[in-house]
Amino acid sequence: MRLVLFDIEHAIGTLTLNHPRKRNALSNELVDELLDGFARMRAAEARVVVLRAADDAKVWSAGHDVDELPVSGRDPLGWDDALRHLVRAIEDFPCPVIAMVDGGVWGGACEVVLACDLVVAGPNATFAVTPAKLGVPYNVSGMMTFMNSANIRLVKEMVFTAQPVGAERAERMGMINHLVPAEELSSFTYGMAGVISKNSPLSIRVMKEQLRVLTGANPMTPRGFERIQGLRRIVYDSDDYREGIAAFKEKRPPSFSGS
Ligand code: LCV
Repeated sequence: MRLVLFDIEHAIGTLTLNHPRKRNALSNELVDELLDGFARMRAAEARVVVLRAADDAKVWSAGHDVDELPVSGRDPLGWDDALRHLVRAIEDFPCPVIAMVDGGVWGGACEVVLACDLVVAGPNATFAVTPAKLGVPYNVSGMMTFMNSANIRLVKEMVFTAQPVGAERAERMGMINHLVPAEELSSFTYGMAGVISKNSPLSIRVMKEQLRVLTGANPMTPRGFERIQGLRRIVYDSDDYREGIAAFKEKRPPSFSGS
């Protein structure tokens, strides 16, 4: 069974997450199929790509596949992690990627959605940033994605509470582009995709890359980067990280000691 469905029509591509049994968790296997899908879209000269889950999905994506997170004192979200590859593929894709979202978006899937260029959500969409629930040290690029997508007050609330934020508040706070009724979600999203697909793909491609370079142009000294990496190592070497992962796998609430 394909974990990602591929479709393209009139230069508008669609990649559909299709692993309901695991709530579209971003496993290495599913991400590999997404990366393949983006490569096929690039070859097919798609002008817009819609990233979505199946119509009946209650969960858009449960985020990183927790079963694939290392607990042996290794960075769980390093450069070569599947989630990192996926976020960069979206950011580097030469045309706009629209996240069409309804249902729950969890953890790293929140970063994936917010790394998309546009987000159109239905009323049942929720967004939860969950590292604190698992004891995970989120990575630098991911935190930049969140900071570039939402007011710092909202970012802090989301990362500290790990609680879902609803679509209505997400739109009100400017974290998503549009909140539309469920029955209009597809027509609205593909209507916007149609408008974009008729504009100059070259101009759009250049402006997307300009915006990527400019939003990433936050000076950080090597000392600052090393400081952050040292802090992250304290977390992924911690008992709390091991407890967060164990609790998830044992389907019980975690009991963090703070060490
Ligand atoms: C592996 C899963 C997952 C999953 N991985 O269905 O952002 S960070 O730093 O935290 C980053 C590291 C990250 O993204 O971590 C993952 C964060 N995700 C979450 O915390 C969400 C975890 N999942 C859930 O809370 C529930 O599964 C939701 C609310 C998404 C759906 O609940 P529902 O009752 O509909 P189940 O929980 O029964 O899940 C169905 C199957 O999918 C597996 C889960 O273990 C179960 O498998 P089994 O049937 O084999 O027990 N599953 C769900 N999420 N992220 N596996």
